[in-house]
Amino acid sequence: MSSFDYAKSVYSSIGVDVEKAMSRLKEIPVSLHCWQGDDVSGFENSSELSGGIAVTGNYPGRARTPQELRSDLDFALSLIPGTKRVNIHALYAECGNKKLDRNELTVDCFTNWIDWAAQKDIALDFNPSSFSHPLADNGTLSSADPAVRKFWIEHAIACRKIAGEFGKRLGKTCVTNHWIPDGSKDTPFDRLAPRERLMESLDEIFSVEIDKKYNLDAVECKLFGIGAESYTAGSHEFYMGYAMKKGLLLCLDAGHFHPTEVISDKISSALLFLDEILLHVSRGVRWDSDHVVTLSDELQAIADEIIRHNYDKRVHIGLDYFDGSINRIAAWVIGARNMQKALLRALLEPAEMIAEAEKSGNYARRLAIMEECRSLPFHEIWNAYCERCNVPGFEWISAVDKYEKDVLSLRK
Ligand code: RNT
Ligand code: ZN
Repeated sequence: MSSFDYAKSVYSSIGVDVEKAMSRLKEIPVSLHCWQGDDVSGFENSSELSGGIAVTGNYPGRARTPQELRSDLDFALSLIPGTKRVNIHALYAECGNKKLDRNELTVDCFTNWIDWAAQKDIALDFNPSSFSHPLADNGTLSSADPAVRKFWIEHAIACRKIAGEFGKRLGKTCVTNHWIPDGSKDTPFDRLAPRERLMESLDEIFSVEIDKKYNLDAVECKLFGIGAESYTAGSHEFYMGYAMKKGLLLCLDAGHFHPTEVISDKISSALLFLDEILLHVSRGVRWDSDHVVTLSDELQAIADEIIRHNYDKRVHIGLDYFDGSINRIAAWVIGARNMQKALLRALLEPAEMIAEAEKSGNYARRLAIMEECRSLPFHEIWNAYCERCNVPGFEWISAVDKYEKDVLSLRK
């Protein structure tokens, strides 16, 4: 008996169909964030990263051009099993010789991305970039300056139109996430006015009709950022309310809440009131530090929620972290594989058994089964899954070492 067959029989003895789990996993897309590949730099070659987010580290080999970023992504994608999407930001526009500001962007600046995605048959997701720009230093959509607001409203509308084209041309619905850094370092006197202005700006942005077949919009809240410790205009209550009112997606970023607050517990509440949500799967360490996603209890809890309640079509999974202190391709692969491992573990849970124990009030049994599940032969199933998806198992690590030697180390 092969070790896979043995593992399969162990799962089957507790009522879990391994084949079914694997085929369901294959259908759950994970969106890979392009910005891990170049420390959120983009291709505008101008301003520094701003907006209260920070990449630390200066590991050699950062992608410096669109070509390098896409070929690094190609390589990373080849090491990640299952269905992948790629998430890009407006600052990854390629406008050729034209110098277009963010409010002037059109789909023509993204044809290289579209062609690349089409060739790989993957979907693109999108984000307006309302940071790292001279007009983003003092608020964007909530700014007290009408000219600044107008600029960022135009940018967001331009992005929604571009995203609609992604969806149409690729035949796969794009998810566009709207996050702005607006906030205040110290205690503001007026917490209301910026929120009123933000709401008006958003109303204008979403008054433009884009077919939902092609683009879905999400709004992302945040508790605090660097330099915005005391107040953010786009708080959780603000966007939860706004998303519900407008029928938008709410984006829950794992690093955007109080350090003891977890997004796994928010999913079932949010989905009682919203059709769909977006996740930014990240790992905060003491703060919203965007560390590489590990196979933590919280990651598992997120995956468990998605699987236990059959939310796979209603929860869009995106990764969001940036670590410039280690090999950036490994960072992508570790996080994406962990997301999929967590989903697979959730799919291999003896759900009926646990639900039964809970229903009968036998909480010791519920806890015991959950704990025993941690040491089931998961590894064999994961390996078989990778093999079926034509991606390496443990050996992916050496493949990255080789790529570092052959490709990344030549970038000086
Ligand atoms: C920032 C938000 C936002 C960004 C990306 C680059 O705190 O998490 O999602 O990380 O859009
Ligand atoms: Zn995020």
